Amino acid sequence: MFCRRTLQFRYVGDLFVAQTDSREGGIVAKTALITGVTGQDGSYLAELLLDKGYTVHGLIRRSSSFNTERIDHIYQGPEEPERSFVLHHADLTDGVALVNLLRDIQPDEVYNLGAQSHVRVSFDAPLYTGDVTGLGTIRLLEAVRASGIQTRIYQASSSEMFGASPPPQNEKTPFHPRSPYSVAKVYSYWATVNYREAYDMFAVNGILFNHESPRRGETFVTRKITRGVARIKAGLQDRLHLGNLDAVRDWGYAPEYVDAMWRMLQCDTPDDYVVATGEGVSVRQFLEFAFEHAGLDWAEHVRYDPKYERPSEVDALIGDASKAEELLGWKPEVKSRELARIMVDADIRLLSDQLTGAAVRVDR
Ligand code: NAP
Ligand code: G4F
Repeated sequence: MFCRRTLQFRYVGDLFVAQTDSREGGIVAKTALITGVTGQDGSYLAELLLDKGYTVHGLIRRSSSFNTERIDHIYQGPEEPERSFVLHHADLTDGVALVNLLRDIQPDEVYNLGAQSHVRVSFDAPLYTGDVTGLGTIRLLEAVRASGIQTRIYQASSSEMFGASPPPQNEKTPFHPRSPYSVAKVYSYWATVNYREAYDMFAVNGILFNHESPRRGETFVTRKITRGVARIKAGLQDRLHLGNLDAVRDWGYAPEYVDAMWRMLQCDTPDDYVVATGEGVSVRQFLEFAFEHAGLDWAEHVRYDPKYERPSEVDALIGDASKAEELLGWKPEVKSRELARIMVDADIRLLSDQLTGAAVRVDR
């Protein structure tokens, strides 16, 4: 219970924020750096931290087209006098840029969410995935050492690391990774533990099970399904091609999961936590939830395509998050049926906005 008990909260204006530094007997606003701020989780985490009164710095990579759609609604331009949200160009493959960034920002908390995060793609680009998703973490940890700053580090570890180990999986379950992505994540997991032990860093692993939202990338299976439902309903497509429908995942709601990340960094001592709903659902069941909600029959529209199979599959991930519940006071509300509804409704709304030419909001 120590995490919950030792957290102190106070109102600052309208915000209920954690008091973390009482050097002058008051609240000291905190500064965070998020890698992967343009991704699903990065965008929700940035919102959460801004709401708590943090100054948030985000690392974005250079892209030939705009890659900030998920954070455009919180963007603050350089002309704004006292910005609380600042973006910096850098890359997890560039260790020197990371050192410079950390030295300049001096963040109290670093959330390492940047990654090549697509499991199927990691079979096509294994070395790149190893470089970003694996070595990227140790570059960041070394950059913390090299810049000489004191900070707390969150590492985005994944339930994919459990791979072939049967469910339910918790913090004591052995890892058996089944893809270049999860091999890289296991490397990052142990790098984080090693830097904690070797250098006494406050570095933690959040072992998060699948979590989704209307901001989920369009090629992950839940979003591919809910986007497909919206397009089928609107008469824009008739078929949806998918791979293995038997895989079981423990799907939660991303906004709730970023709250667990933050809680981990507010504890007195660093530790690793599983974050999950505890409910396993197959891809086929998720299809049923999503199509049913739109009044459609999935069997009439879904076709099998072996292209979406993986060379080695993870059959079942179902998490046991009792440690996070007990020590962080974290408990998920949204389970997979409700999640499917949220995502289908959002994709129907988004498509309708696009078709009518209405302005599209990112938090659709
Ligand atoms: P996501 O939407 O794919 O976002 C990944 C982020 O990483 C994006 O901002 C991306 O930038 C950035 N990125 C990619 N390569 C980079 C590089 N070389 N240097 C710097 N940034 C780079 O992933 P997510 O779903 O938000 O997940 C966040 C983290 O949690 C990832 O590390 C993921 O592996 C891990 N995770 C996710 C889940 C889940 O179910 N969502 C579960 C467990 C763990 P661009 O926008 O420019 O592509
Ligand atoms: O949505 P997925 O691509 O997610 P996956 O592989 O579980 O990975 C996600 O969750 C991990 C946490 O456990 C994260 F670490 C990782 O970064 C990512 O966010 O696939 C889910 C399941 C798989 O079994 C896959 O084989 O759906 C199956 N599937 C069936 N047809 C498909 C498809 N997956 C995708 N992406 N596309 C399909 O057409």
